[in-house]
Amino acid sequence: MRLYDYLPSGNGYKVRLLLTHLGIPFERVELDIVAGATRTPEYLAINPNGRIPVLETDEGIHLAESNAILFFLADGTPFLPARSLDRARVLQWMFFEQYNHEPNIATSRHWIQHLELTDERRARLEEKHELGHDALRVMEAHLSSNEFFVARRYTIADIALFAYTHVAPEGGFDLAPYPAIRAWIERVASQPRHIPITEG
Ligand SMILES: N[C@@H](CCC(=O)N[C@@H](CS)C(=O)NCC(=O)O)C(=O)O
Repeated sequence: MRLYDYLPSGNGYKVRLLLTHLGIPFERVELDIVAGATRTPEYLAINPNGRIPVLETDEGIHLAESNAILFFLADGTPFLPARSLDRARVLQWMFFEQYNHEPNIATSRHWIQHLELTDERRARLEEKHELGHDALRVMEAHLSSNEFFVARRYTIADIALFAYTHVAPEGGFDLAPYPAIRAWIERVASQPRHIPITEG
């Protein structure tokens, strides 16, 4: 398998982490998204949406969207439960990640770490921080009485949410007020074959 990726990306990291948990060997193709490497005609032929991650299967099929890739790879493994309500709950948290969490927490981190903080971005950052904290509060409430997000075990719902939560401080989010999230981060990081986001 081949993964079109960008090392600092949490969306790419989700896939790297699951592939590593599953022991599936893969080749990583690093694309510099800040330099526009995902917007070339060649790459747009692979993903018309111009973004990483994209998984290329051994049959040459391309699959985009990090959480769709997680769902595809995890099917039939312990990382995606078999019971339909549990599978729906996994999707529930992965949609939450894409709608309420990632656009605020990941974007704040990307702007602070990789882009120039223009006045416009600085103003929008305030709103992203408010909305990002709303998402963190939802997670904190759930994790206060649950060790993991779904089915009392580590699943792709945890992988999807871990990716940008554990690096949220790089986006200006203080995790001190979220003890249940911090304990969950430790639990996720202690899973067998865990790799850090910096590992390609
Ligand atoms: N919803 C997508 C988001 C993918 C995404 O935003 N990728 C960013 C990096 S994290 C990207 O490739 N940006 C390059 C660009 O927009 O040109 C997913 O979960 O895979």
